[in-house]
Amino acid sequence: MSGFLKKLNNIANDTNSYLKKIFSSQKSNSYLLKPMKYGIFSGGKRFRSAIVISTGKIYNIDYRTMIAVGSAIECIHSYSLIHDDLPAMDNDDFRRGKPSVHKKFNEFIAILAGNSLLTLGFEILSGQKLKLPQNYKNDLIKTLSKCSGHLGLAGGQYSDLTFENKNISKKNIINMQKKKTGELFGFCCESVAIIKGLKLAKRKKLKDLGIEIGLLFQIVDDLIDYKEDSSIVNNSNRINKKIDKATLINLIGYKKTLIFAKKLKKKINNKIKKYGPKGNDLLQSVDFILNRKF
Ligand code: GRG
Repeated sequence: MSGFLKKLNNIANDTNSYLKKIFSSQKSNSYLLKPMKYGIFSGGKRFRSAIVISTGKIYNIDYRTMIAVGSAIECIHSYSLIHDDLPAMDNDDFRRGKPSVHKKFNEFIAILAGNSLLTLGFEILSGQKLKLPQNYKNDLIKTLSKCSGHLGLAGGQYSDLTFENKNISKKNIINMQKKKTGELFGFCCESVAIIKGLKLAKRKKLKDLGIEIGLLFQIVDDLIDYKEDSSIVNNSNRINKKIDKATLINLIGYKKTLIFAKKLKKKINNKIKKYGPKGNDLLQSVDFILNRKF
């Protein structure tokens, strides 16, 4: 396993341990805990948590604090995947190689388990376990709310679904992907600025960097899906999975999209290099995005 994959694996284990403690500290039992756990402990990479940790390294932020913030973000990410898989949205029967939550349980359970993971993310940020000054916690909660709502994830998802089978410009596709996927990555980097109490200009730089990392992640996800689709001929479920979607690949083709991704990666790397050697882990994370096979 390469150095970065080992680091990613450790971060995933630490994030999962933190989340398991959060689940076991839930005072009363409920029927929704099972589908929530099924949705969140289903083998995700915890890459968003890794972005928080790598960005936190630039500013020497305490590791446990970063794992807590990463865990909150992973709750929101898992909620978005559960809802995205629903028949009313992308209608996917499988997620992370297993039946999606609405297939394993049913639709109303998937909706409620998703909602409960969304709110659990905020419970983590507001809870006693996170040792931060109250004003920093408030700022984290407010900022993550904005990233998750109509101007962020939910708004991006709305555009993604309404753009299907329409002629959408490159600019509008990029804006949609920056919201749908980029905003949460933006928060991964911005959370570090909040915890460090950085001034607005530096905070905005980190947020924008995160959004670009998220955009790159989404574009590469589309490239990976396209490759899978082109190589799997006999599985009708997978063929042209994103054919109806407004993606750069559908607009300008695979080759030009790959060139665009490589240029974007260079731009991101140049920004990270300005933080000096402490940015090395973040550089490795960005390398992983383009080289990943999962
Ligand atoms: C508000 C319902 C709702 C959705 C918001 C984020 C989103 C919009 C939908 C999720 C579906 C999707 C394909 C998002 C794009 C981001 C993406 C590439 C997700 C997969 O992320 P990974 O690869 O997943 O990090 P793991 O399984 O590793 O956690």
